[in-house]
Amino acid sequence: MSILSRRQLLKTAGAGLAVSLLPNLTLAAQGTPPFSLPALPYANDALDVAIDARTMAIHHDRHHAAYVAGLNAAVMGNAELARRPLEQILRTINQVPEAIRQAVTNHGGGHYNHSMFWQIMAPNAGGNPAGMLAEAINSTFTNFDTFKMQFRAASLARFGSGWSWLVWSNNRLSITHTANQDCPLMTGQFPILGLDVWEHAYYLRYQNRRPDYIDAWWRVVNWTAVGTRFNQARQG
Ligand code: MN3
Repeated sequence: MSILSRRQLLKTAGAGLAVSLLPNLTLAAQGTPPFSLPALPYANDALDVAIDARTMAIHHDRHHAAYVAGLNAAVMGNAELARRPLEQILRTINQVPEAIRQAVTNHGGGHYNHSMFWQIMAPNAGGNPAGMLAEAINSTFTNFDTFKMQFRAASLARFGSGWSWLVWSNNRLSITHTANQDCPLMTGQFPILGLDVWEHAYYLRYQNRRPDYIDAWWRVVNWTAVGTRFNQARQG
């Protein structure tokens, strides 16, 4: 955008509004909204043993895309926020201006949670965790089967829309669940593994049968990626 047209825009927008529009005009001039939808790391039908292709397409291309658009809209006009990494924004969510805090919670949480979700799944995955993560799961939950049972219970305990999680905080693993798109980062916990239990994540194939979705989901969990997140958590 040329300086002239920018000046004209600012003049049209009015003095008070111009100040808050400035950072956004800069971003718009660069043609890049701060947050963007990551591509799925596999084909829509790659996880079909657990999640059908149509659900993947709608979930990623429409639901996740809407969170990205909503987050970009929410931080519009707040250059300081727009510059910050999403993880940092969520960790300090109470410092986000109150007027946009709920929007950033919903859409920022949605963007972060889904970006993680695609990464911690893979085709030809499933099986058991390995290495330090396996040791930590065994020492915390007795064994892998007991961990899965407790994670399943948390996934069913979440009434309505939300997520179940394996998190790291205070140097230990624990299982929790959150409502809507709330992210464990907002309460000082690092999400190692998360399962989307919104109906949009499973309804086409499973309808009301959330338990069946949870049980099938273990077949696509990418324990290598989960192990990487575990290492990040312990270092952070
Ligand atoms: Mn979802």
